[in-house]
Amino acid sequence: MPAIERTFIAVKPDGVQRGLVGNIIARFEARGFRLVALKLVRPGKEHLEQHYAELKDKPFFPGLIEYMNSGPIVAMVWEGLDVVKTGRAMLGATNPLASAPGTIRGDYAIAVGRNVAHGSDSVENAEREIALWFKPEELVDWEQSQKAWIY
Ligand code: RTP
Ligand code: MG
Repeated sequence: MPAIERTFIAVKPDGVQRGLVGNIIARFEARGFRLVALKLVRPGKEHLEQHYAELKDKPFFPGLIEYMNSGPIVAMVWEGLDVVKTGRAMLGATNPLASAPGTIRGDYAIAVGRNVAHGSDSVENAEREIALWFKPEELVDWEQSQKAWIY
């Protein structure tokens, strides 16, 4: 069996405020991925700075942290074949101007600073982000009954 991976997907504060949580979950469910963990959180500035630590020298960093700290976030872990890369494809390009229609950002966002959802950009970053956002006991092990029809 090829690479079964996990990725960290988050609905950002604008996505929650705009009622897009169900839609985003539905896309990952329908694609065939397995939901491993899910919670609604306001993790605070320090946690968000750790999450986006790689971007701390970017000029948009303070605004990004303020945006991410402006309301609750839905934090999720999804698992499946190549889910890191596929999750990014489902999100669309960072700047919604370049996001293809049919992607989450291409369907629901206009501005890069309000781009609705986050997805890990590598398997290594997924592992780091999952460990930052979830305790090990929050990751749920369950058998997907439709698995034989997905793989
Ligand atoms: P994310 O981490 O949130 O999934 O986004 P991404 O990988 O597509 O893009 P990344 O480079 O990691 O940037 C993180 C978030 O910062 C905001 N951003 N603003 N004003 C700007 O030029 C700018 N560039 C990036 C976006 O909200 C982006 O998703
Ligand atoms: Mg990123």
